[in-house]
Amino acid sequence: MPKDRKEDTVEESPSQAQRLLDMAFHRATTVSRKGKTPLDRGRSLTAGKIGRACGMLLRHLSLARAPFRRMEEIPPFTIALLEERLGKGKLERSLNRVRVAEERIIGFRREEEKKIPRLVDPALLKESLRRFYGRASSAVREVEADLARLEEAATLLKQSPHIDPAVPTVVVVGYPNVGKSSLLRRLTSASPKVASYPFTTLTVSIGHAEIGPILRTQVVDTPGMLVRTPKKAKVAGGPEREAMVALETSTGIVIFLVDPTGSCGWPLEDQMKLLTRIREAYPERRTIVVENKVDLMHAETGNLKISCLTGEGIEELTEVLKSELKKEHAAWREMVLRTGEMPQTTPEGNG
Ligand SMILES: Nc1nc2c(ncn2[C@@H]2O[C@H](COP(=O)(O)OP(=O)(O)OP(=O)(O)O)[C@@H](O)[C@H]2O)c(=O)[nH]1
Ligand SMILES: [Mg+2]
Repeated sequence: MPKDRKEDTVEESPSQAQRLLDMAFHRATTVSRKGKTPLDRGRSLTAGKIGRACGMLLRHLSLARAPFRRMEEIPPFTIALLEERLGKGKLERSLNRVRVAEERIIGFRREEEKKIPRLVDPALLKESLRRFYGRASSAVREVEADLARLEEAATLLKQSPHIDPAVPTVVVVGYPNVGKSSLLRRLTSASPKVASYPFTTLTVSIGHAEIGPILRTQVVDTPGMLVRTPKKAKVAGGPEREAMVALETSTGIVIFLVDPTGSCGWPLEDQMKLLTRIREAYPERRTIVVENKVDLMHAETGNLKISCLTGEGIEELTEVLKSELKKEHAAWREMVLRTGEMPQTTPEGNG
């Protein structure tokens, strides 16, 4: 298409900020005037329009911030995921900027409201309204990018899996294609996608199981992770980072699932390097090494062996988890008794 045929180009749809402004100013036109004299009615109309437009703008700006009002109730995993996707500190910055915009708009309204009763010229009343619209428009346009970010964050928040810090947790990690999602299907009623290629799981998924002395345990399936050279690690994709974030921000037991048959596409040796890294990074964490796909190969390694395909070893694994969760819970209870504090990231007293 020739570049100079401008009439063919699709017109851009108005931005979120522009739509908000249009709606607020349109609503303001429906205000009715009151008063005995024309001047009284003029003043009432101006103040009414400013009040209506201001109210609409504030309502929408504060709605954009609403999903994040109780930040302390958002699980650490979700917060970390939001930071990962949006950039560190970006959400907080946008929340702040929108809050400041709201305060500025309130200030503009107050300024006009003070002036209006003293204005005796209809032209000056029009000028007052125009001034408010102009200043409020700038304030909203200045936070346009922030509103877009808050919208994105709210969607992420809705879609993000909820790793509840107050519920005992088992996190399943390991190389891609080793059978992590298959294990989640075996242990819980969740049904994450299982396929014979690596990186099937792109985001964390959670299932619940009634294991051990604790009423409910959440089992977290993570995307596959690889050990990479530091240079390559920098470009590691989102799913791998998400698995790390799940490990970093959760507590409880880690199942390190390996596929010693190599049918996953990576030798056991590589998988064990990842285990070493995780153990170095989280020395305090109870980590159970479990070998999957025992139906294909049985090696004498001393590790727990299971087959997610046939169900072999799943009962034994559940018994081990029960006992580990019991220990975890006892340690938690002891800490609460000792410190008198309810740590945020440990199981609540549902044992
Ligand atoms: N023979 C055999 N195959 C298995 C077993 N467990 C899982 N698989 C197969 O291994 C492949 C990968 O299983 P998934 O559960 O998707 O593996 P994953 O670790 O979640 O993979 P990613 O999400 O890609 O990291 C699938 O083809 C499964 O059917 C097992 O115990 N025995
Ligand atoms: Mg998977």
